[in-house]
Amino acid sequence: MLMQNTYYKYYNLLLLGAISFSALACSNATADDEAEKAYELIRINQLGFYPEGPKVAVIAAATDDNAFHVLSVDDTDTLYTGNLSGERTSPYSGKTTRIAHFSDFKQPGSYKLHVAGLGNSYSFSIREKIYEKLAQASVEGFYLQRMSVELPEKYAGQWARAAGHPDTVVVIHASAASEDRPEGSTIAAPKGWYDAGDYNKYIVNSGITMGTLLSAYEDFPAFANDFSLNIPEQDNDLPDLLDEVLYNLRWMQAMQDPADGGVYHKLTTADFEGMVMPEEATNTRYVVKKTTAATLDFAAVMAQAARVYANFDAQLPGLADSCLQVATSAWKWAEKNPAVLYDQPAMNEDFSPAITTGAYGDGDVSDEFIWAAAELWISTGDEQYREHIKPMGEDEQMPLPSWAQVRSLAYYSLLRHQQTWKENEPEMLKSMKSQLKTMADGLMENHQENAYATIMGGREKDFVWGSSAVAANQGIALLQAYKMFDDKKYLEAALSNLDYLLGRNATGYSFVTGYGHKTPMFIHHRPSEADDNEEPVPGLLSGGPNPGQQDECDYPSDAADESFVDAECSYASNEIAINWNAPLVYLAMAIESYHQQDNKK
Ligand code: 9MR
Ligand code: 9MR
Repeated sequence: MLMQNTYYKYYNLLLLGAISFSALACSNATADDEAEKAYELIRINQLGFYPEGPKVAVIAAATDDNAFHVLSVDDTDTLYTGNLSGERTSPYSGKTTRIAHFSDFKQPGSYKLHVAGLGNSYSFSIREKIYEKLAQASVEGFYLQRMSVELPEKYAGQWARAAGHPDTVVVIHASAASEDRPEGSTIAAPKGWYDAGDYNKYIVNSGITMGTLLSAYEDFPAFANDFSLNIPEQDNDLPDLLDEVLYNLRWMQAMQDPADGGVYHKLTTADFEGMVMPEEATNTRYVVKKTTAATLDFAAVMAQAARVYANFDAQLPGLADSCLQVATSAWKWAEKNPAVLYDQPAMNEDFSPAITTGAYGDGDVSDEFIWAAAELWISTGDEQYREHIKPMGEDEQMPLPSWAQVRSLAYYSLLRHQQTWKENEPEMLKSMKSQLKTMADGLMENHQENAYATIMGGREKDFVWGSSAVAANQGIALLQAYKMFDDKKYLEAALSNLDYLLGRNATGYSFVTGYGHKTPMFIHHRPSEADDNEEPVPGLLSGGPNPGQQDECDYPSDAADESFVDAECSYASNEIAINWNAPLVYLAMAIESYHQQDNKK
């Protein structure tokens, strides 16, 4: 009975083309075991494809048949038949795969892929604007991370919750004491987003997050101006994306000590809070030690924000000016304090209480200097910053951005604003363009031959803590190249990584909560664990495979590309974080924006 019912429900959901019924997908109870097996073994972007776009699926199992078929979702008609590629091997697990290419099948509708002897894939759609809702949800995920404010049902749906963490009384930690602000005195630093599954706020990680979101605005202003989100500010006359960004900008501004321009590294409890709702997490909050990395990331973000919000001076009088002013004073502090690094264990020897939350300790701030200088130079034109902008050396590779490595963010911004400086700096322009091309071409190398035919996974080092963000940031790098060189191969390669994130990978998960058939249900995320909902907060990107397995949870595999477990304990593979969601926002927005532009041509 139960089995039949479950199958019936499943089947109906498929017909509806509904997404997010992962709990069912995980259970083995279906009437048709063969069909069930294929859901797991045919790896496909679980949302679907554009009619004119590339379409690829991966068969992660041995097959006797060389053909695959596209069926209409109700199983009756075969609409397309193609041949599977020869076998590929994952260098990590040794498992073999075969690739199904069906880009020339363009008919809009809902389908599944069928392989004889294996069964059917999850259903997927072919239609315009296929990632529009994902793009919105990934920004609304930030809304759902807002602190110091109630999330009413109107915007948060079943994830509505009470306000937590007012952060109006935040204690100056001994490591952060100054003449005007002695140890134990207090400041207010409300608002901002929770960093991740924990309840703290970290300037360094906010840095790349904000830089990425502001860049999404700068690269796609037309799309972003029309982009409407279900957030409380939706009716004001600021683009919704910039409303969301502003919520964290206000917090960041409060993290600067106005007396000297230095910026506190983080706002945190001494230890991680329990797995409780925000309003129940009421331990003392501290601001901790001013650092060079935090101060420079702050300077970069504020300088970029100054030029973005300058277009909205009527709505936000004075904001752009104040951003520029705090960016400048932060830069001055960093010049005077060029090497104040965050070493948490060392700090804990000197000060109490000991702080044991996320460190975001970066031992090398040369890239932060370059990023801050670039953003300040672009926004002010002041030549004092120019000497700090170092293009990559001949034998260096442009590094993929991460919270600890922001050098390429400088180059992305400089190339975006090249019209303001290229006349005077032809050499720099030439070298930056060629470096970007080298980076993108390096990512592209052999990717068609990979086990999943994605850019992601081409290098073992792709699989680190937060590997989903590696995939998304590779996508951004390729999109920078597409913008610069107008070669479609870069756009398609970026799309292959969106396919990776949405299910074409060695785990079979779509890593975005609520978006796909098999999605993480047990993310390491306090509100998702503590509330009454079965489904986690939606629109959040799970960290993804991480062979480090630092959480020591029970993983199904040790292979790099399979080191993922959908379990609450797994903060090393299944947490969510703002610096992972931001490149997902960029990737989804960019791909939708290019797609909609193409349709207008
Ligand atoms: O919940 C914490 C998570 O946000 C961090 O990413 C992770 C690593 O710093 O730590 C988690 O907290 C765990 C702590 O480190 C060890 N004890 C169990 C905590 C909750 O799982
Ligand atoms: O994303 C961070 C990762 O690069 C580090 O290896 C890891 C351990 O230091 O910390 C990650 O960041 C966590 C932060 O320290 C606390 N909030 C949750 C973050 C995501 O797990």
